[in-house]
Amino acid sequence: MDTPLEKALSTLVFTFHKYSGREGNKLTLSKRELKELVKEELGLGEKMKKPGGIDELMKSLDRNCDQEIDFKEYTAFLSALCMSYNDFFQEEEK
Ligand SMILES: [Ca+2]
Repeated sequence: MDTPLEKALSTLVFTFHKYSGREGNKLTLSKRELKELVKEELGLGEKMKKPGGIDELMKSLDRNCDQEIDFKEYTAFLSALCMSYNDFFQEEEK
């Protein structure tokens, strides 16, 4: 039986591939795939509607500037999100 952390890790990997396989390179996220992922999985639809919202996110995540988000770039994104969640919960405890 998977522990919650193991399940979380599977979800992180599965979620990437759920979107990366939609168009173009199946192992990377295009801008459209990234937009769909953050909208559907992170509830950031409203933020992404703002002019330049998705472009800014794409620019900040695309470290090697190839206009695609590969798995490594995706994990850096999740790592940053994870740290902000941690900060949030630490603030809550104060
Ligand atoms: Ca890239």
